[in-house]
Amino acid sequence: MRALEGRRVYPITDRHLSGHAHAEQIAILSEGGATLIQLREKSYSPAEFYEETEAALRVAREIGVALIVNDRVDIALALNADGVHLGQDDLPPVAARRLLGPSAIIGFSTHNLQQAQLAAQMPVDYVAIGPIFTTTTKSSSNPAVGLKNLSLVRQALRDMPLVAIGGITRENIDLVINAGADAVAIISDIWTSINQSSHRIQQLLKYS
Ligand code: TZP
Ligand code: MG
Repeated sequence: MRALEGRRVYPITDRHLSGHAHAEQIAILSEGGATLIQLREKSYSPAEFYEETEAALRVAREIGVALIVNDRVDIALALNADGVHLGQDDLPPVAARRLLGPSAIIGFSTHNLQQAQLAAQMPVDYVAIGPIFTTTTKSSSNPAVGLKNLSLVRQALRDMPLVAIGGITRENIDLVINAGADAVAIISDIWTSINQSSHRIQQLLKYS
């Protein structure tokens, strides 16, 4: 399990919910104990995305946490980030692997068993599945996967590292881990009370 290395909690940055620059969010998350963080940004221009990721990576390197860039293989490559997280409509994982090389962490989002099985045949380090529960953080037409389907995905993927995402909180993290997720990726449960964010990570790490 090279990509996750036993990490159970995989927080994702959100500039709108947190009200902080990505670099600051990384400091907050790592203070709570996170060691693998995804930088997710949906509204920057390429130039802004590049600049903010550069600043975020500087902080991540200083602190010693791994930083995965959402969507942008070009920016991950240009800045030598630890990896990328791709969705169904992004550059395919095989192309990202060609560009980033064997040591980059590549994660791929899936929304059902069939997509997850296909993903497991690709050159990825982890497969993400979601939304597990309904969530307002991402508008999408994909129905909630649910815990039962999550366990079916777990069984089908054997030892492929599996990240669950969507609607996961400190109240349900245990159920999600028990259903077979190796790790959980979380946005709103961390950022909704910004003054509590480091503490939230600590709590999540404790529950997981
Ligand atoms: N992909 C599937 S659900 C989701 C993403 C990015 C949003 C997760 O956010 P939250 O607030 O943890 O439900
Ligand atoms: Mg994407």
